[in-house]
Amino acid sequence: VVKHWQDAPKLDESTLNDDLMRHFYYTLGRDKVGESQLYLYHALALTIRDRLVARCRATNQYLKEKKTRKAAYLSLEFLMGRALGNAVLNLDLQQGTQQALEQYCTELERVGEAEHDAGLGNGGLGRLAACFLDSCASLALPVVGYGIRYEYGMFNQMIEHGHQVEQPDNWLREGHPWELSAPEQAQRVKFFGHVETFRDRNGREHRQWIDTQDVLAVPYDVPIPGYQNGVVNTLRLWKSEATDEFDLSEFNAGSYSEAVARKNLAEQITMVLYPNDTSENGKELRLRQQYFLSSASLQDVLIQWVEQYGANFSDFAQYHVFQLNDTHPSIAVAELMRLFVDVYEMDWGDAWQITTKTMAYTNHTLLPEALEKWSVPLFQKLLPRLLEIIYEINARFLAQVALHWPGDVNKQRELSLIEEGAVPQIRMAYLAIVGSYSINGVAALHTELLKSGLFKTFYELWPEKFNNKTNGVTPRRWLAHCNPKLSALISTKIGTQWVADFSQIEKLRRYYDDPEFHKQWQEVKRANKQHLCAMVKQRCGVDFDENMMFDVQVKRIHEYKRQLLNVLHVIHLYDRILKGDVEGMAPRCVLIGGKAAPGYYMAKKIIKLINNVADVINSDEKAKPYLRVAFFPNYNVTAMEAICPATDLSEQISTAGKEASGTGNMKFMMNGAITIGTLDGANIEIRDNVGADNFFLFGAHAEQTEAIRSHYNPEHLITQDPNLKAVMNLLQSGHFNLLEPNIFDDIISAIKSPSDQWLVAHDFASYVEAQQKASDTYLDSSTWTRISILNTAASGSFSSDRTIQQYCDEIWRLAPMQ
Ligand code: DL6
Repeated sequence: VVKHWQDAPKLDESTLNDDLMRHFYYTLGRDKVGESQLYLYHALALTIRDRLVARCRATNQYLKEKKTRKAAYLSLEFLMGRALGNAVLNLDLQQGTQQALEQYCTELERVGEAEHDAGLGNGGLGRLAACFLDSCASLALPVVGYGIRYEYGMFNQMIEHGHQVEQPDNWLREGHPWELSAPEQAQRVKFFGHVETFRDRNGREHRQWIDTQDVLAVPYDVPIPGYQNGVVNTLRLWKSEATDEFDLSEFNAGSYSEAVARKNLAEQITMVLYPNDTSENGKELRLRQQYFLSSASLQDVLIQWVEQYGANFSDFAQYHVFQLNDTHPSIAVAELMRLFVDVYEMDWGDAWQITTKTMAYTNHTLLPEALEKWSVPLFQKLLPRLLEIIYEINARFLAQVALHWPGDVNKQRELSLIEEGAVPQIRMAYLAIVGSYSINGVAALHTELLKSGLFKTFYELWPEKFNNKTNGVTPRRWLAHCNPKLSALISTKIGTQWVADFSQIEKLRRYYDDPEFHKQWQEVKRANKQHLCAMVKQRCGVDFDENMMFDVQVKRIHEYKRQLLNVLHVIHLYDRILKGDVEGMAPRCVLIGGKAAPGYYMAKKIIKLINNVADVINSDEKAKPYLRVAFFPNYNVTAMEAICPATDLSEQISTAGKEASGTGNMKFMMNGAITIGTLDGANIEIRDNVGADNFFLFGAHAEQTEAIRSHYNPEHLITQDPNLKAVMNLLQSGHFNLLEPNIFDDIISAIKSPSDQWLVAHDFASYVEAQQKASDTYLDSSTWTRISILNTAASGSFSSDRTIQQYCDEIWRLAPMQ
């Protein structure tokens, strides 16, 4: 057992062989390798896990012995993807693993294919949480992730006749070898019931939440290895289970089956991830998930505190911070108050002091439909004591508002945690803001827009709480692991230190004009493109050609992300081909992928349009030399690991002011793709870092969009722009839906509507122009390669290590474990 990581030796690789055999033969009871690599994967995962467990124990031991400040990252989503390759890399066991697998005539990449993605998230927010865990462990920071162990993760997307069809993601079916359950550390979480006042022996009045229906939260711990530093942190995922108690009255009334059925209700809480990324559907079960996660996690932290230091919380805030990943866990503010006041019998004032020094909130979106609100009657029914606490927080907060803006009742109405209306609503973002000492956006522009727009009045009240933390992605998964060829090439030039210290990637600039290096860079890209070609052929049935430009947009399908603008450009290129206007057109393969929220009508229509356009173009021989189009089904973390190393042109084309940050943009940049994008989210910082000449910019700026919307006339734009007119004519003629009349009418109307807030028609012309620049540049391969190298070299600050270091320095104030 490793005692301390600072003297953690490199793990002994010679024992991997025997351990793999032992797990394969004894733990799993297998003696021959079947067709599938599944059992080998499990045996290898257990072999690796053994090593993680030893280090995880050492990390926990350290934290137990030392009274150090810790952070807990509370998130309803952790989009982890696969664990094996990452663990092997971070433990530096690549060579030994390959050798151990030789006895089974296979290799790591093949065996790794058997692992299901842990798809416990929707998109950006969940994947960010996963990158953060990797960075925290790699920086040796004492941070625990708390999340939900969904039985079903993000749905699997099938494409049938061009339509998205959702299928459940039963990712645990074949087992999840990485987790370790700890049933003895289960927590009880209360629901329903009612609240009564009682007097204690000293005559003090207390509120008591009684007759509740309790659910057990059982922890499953997933090890999070740091990069070659011996640290293994923990991601604790909660599973809901029924308590062993039955409602006796129900039993006695002969309702045995009902009593048992009620148990299923408890298990339902962690059954499925809600697949909406930018809107809340207001479902009771979702609120239950949020409270379940928040309550279980806070209880877990408080119990450990009491075990170590007793029930005195006076310096608790010095040692703990809870980072709320969006408003989803913001009920934690009220829950921590409940635990302090009701369970640990603290004064309200003391409890509030501590709570507001331990909570920190990250906002991930400006879209109004994503701002969570919960109806007061629902709260009253499900969490009656929490509602009381929120009312109390609100009353005290509004008194503060009244002091700040004397006599201004409107300010109180505007900032109240309770929105008035036929059915009053609780504004969860406001609860998070009032209860937190730090509020951050996820890119510079996003934070500015929070301060000047969405949270303007809060910013006036508490400017010191607001700060920016531009997102980042882990260079381990998103370069070292997913692009081994490029990583090896980079390391031949600048050594291997960049994996742990990504600021060093900047040294690559020295080679941006080196012809030999250009050749090697191009060879790597070509090999990665060949690999993706095979995948596209297999999944989409489309022939991509590695000699063509790979133009890629993969992300959730949303109107604001404007996959529609991309399709319009594709149609424009096709129109040019039909007209024989192909001079200066770089041959390109356009790949689009992403999931639509199942209830999002327009997003699903856009998927159908992409597929129909692809079918028409791919079956037209005239188009073949210039243009191929594919929709990549079931886009997920693992797919991105193959896609981003092969991409030439990265599409980041959201309407300015709508994408909080974006993180796909960073993954592409690291892997040498050049961005075509708007001045939105982190695109702005990407462009600043790489230089305006090395970025294809287009579109309205955020500060222009309101003025544009106020006199928006897309029909006029269409008549004025022959390119757009031709595109709209092709669309309206039914060319892409000959056997399915009118199916794209809603899309056509949306583009032409003066209330199209995504400004598709407005940005079309400048998008086409920027695309032409991209095309011209691609045809000049040495210029393209130079810019590609410069992009990778300038991506240093988009490492999540940089982001986490800033969270650590400016919000969490943690010391690295040593
Ligand atoms: O901060 C991570 C990620 C950003 O990069 C994206 O720009 C943003 O859209 C995304 N937000 C979500 C949904 N948010 N909510 N609530 O995933 O966060």
